[in-house]
Amino acid sequence: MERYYQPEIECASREQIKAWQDERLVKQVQHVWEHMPYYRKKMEAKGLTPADIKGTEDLYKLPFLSKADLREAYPYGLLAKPLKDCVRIQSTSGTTGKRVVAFYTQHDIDLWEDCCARAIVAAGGTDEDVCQVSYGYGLFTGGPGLNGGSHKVGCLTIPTSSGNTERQIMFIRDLNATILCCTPSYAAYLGETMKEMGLTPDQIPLKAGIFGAEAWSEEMRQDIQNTLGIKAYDIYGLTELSGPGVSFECSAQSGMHINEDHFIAEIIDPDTGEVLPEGAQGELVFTSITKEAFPLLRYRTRDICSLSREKCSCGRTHVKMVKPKGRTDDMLIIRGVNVFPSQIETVLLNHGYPANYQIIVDRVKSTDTLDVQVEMTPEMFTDNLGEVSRRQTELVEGLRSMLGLAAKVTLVAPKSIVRSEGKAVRVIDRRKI
Ligand code: DLL
Repeated sequence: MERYYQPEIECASREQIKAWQDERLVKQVQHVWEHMPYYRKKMEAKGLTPADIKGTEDLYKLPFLSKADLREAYPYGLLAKPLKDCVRIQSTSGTTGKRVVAFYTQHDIDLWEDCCARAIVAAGGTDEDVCQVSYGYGLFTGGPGLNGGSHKVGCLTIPTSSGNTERQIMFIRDLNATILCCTPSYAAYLGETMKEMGLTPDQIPLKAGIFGAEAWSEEMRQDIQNTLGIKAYDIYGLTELSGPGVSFECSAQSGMHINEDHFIAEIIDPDTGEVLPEGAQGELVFTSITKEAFPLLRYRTRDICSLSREKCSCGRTHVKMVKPKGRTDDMLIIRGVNVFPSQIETVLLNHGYPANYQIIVDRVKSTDTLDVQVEMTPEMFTDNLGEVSRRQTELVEGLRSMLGLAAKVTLVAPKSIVRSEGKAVRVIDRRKI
C-alpha cells in the first residue's frame, strides 16, 4: 500500500494545487518586490509591478534569474529577510567562480525537511526504519536535508556522511540499516565493495535507496538494485532552491514528483527563453513560492528534462519530471554533435560494463577527440589482446549508433578508475577553447 507523508498535499486535486500556486505566487512576488531590490530592478526594467502578476498565468512575464545573477549578487543581494531572521546557510561546491550561498529561516528549513520526509516515505520509510545518510554533511545540502527528513519520518538516523566505506558497511550491517541515502555513484561503489566482501543481496539489510545529486541512467539503477537487493529511488534538488527534495520518485519509479505546493516548474527553450508545452524537452526553470529568506523567481537550473502530468499509479497528483538527461553546461559539443555523458553511460552499461568510466575530450589539430575509458569487470579481464580489441570495437560501434559519432574506447583494468564518495567526475575536457 502506498504511504504518504502529507497525503492531503501530495494527493490534492489539480484545482487545489493551482489555487495554492496562484495565491502563493502573488504573495511571493510582493515579498520579493519589497525586500529584494536586485529583482525589483529587473522587474522595473520590464515595466512590471506586482499588480501585473495575478496568478500562474502571468508567470511568463517575470524576468529570469540565472547562476550569473547569483554570482553578481553574492553574498547578500538575493536575501529577502533580515539576517537576524536567518538560521543557516548552505552552499554549492562552486567549482567555477564564486560559490552560491543560500540562506534559510527556520521556517524554510522546516518546509525543506518536509520535502525530504515525503521522499523517504515514498521510498517506503516509516518510524521503524533505520536510515543511513551517506551524503556529505556540511555546506553540501545532501546530508543536512535527508537528515532532517529522516528525523521527521521518525527513522533512526545514522549520520555517517560520505567516505570511509568500510565503516559505512559496518554500520549498515551492525545496525541493520534499511534505507541508504547517497549519490548513485557512491551506492554503486558500496555495492561493488560488498560484493567483493562476498556479501549477497539477501545478506544486506537494506531495502531502499534514495539516490540523487547527479545524473544517473536507468541501467545504473538496475545495476545498483541487483547488487544491493533494494529498490533505488531518484531524488532531485539544488542548493539554490533548498537542496534535495525539490522532487522525488514514488513506487512507480518513472520520474520524480515535483513538490508543487512549494515550487512552480516550467520548461523553456534554453536559447529563446520561450515557455514550451507539456512533454517538450528543454531547460527546467523553478519559482520558489514558499521560501522566505532566498526566494528565487524563475530560476534557470540549466538541467535538461521534460514534465508530465499523466496520472501516476501512486496516487500523487503533483507533476512529474523525467530523469534529467544532463545539464546544458554538461552537454559536450564534439565536432558539432551534442553529447550527454548519460548517453555514453547507457551504452556502457547495456554492454555489461560497470558505471566506472571517464570521458576525456581533447582537441588535436583543430579536431575534437572523444576517448571513453571504461573499466572491465574482473570476469572480463584478460590478457588476450584479440578479445580486448573485439570488446573495444563492439563499444565503438555501440557509441557510434547512440551518438552518431566516432569515439575511441580504451578498456582499462578493474579498479583503475578512481571511485567517488560524492558526485562523480565523469568528464575531463582538455580542450582550450
Ligand atoms: O545536488 C542537491 C541534492 C542532494 C539533490 C542530494 C539530491 C540529493 P547541488 O549541489 O546544488 O544540489 O547540485 C544541483 O545537481 O541542478 C542537477 O544538475 C544535479 N542533480 C541533483 N539531483 C539530480 C538527479 C544537490 N536526481 C544540481 N538527477 C542540479 C540528475 C541531479 N541530476
